Amino acid sequence: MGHREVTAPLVRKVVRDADYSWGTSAMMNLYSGTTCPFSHRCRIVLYEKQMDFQVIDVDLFNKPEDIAVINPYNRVPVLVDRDLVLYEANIINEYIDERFPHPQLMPPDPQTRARARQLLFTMEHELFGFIEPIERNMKTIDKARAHIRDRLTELSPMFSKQKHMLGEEFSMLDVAIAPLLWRLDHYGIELPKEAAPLMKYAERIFSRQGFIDALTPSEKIMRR
Ligand SMILES: N[C@@H](CCC(=O)N[C@@H](CS)C(=O)NCC(=O)O)C(=O)O
Repeated sequence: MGHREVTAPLVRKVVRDADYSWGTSAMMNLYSGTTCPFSHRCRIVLYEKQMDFQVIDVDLFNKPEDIAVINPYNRVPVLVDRDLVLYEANIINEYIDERFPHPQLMPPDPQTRARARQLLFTMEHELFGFIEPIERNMKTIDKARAHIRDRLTELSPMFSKQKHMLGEEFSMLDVAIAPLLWRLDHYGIELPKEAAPLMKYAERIFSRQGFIDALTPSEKIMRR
């Protein structure tokens, strides 16, 4: 399927109180947690692409049993595109990027693309892997906050030289880190002054229309 025709009406439906009739719609359906940083990544990609899609809100505090039917790990996000069912945010996002190539979010050449995948892996291990203790208020919460703070501070000088994670262009790396940057206040993570270039970069991402459109009402109130 090509890029959306200018004249075709854009369908961006958000389904609250979902009736969970997956697989029947011709549109892509994203089962998305309203506060979930991983679902947030997929919503950003969908809104950046400006394609027709449906986001189905999943209340994580009252998770429907049906999620376990489509994802053996019983987690969101889950993407259903006719008979294709995908889970894991980065896998979902690469699929959307390949299916709707404009604007392309993964780098076009194999070497830079491989580097991007490697960085996505590092981001999971060094940053997003420390979110759970914070979300669940576990005993290791302070260590997790400090770890994320230090890794982000190390990244910061890069943004004095370049506009985005991979250079000048907005890419999948920016999509992947944005939900964490948006949640820093919410997670109680305070960055030092040296991280000013990173926060300037974050503001650039937050002002993108695709980013603004992708925010759920619960996410909008996460940032002061
Ligand atoms: N690695 C997964 C992480 C997904 C994840 O942890 N999702 C959380 C919400 S943010 C979830 O569904 N947890 C199950 C639950 O809360 O019951 C991905 O990238 O999609």
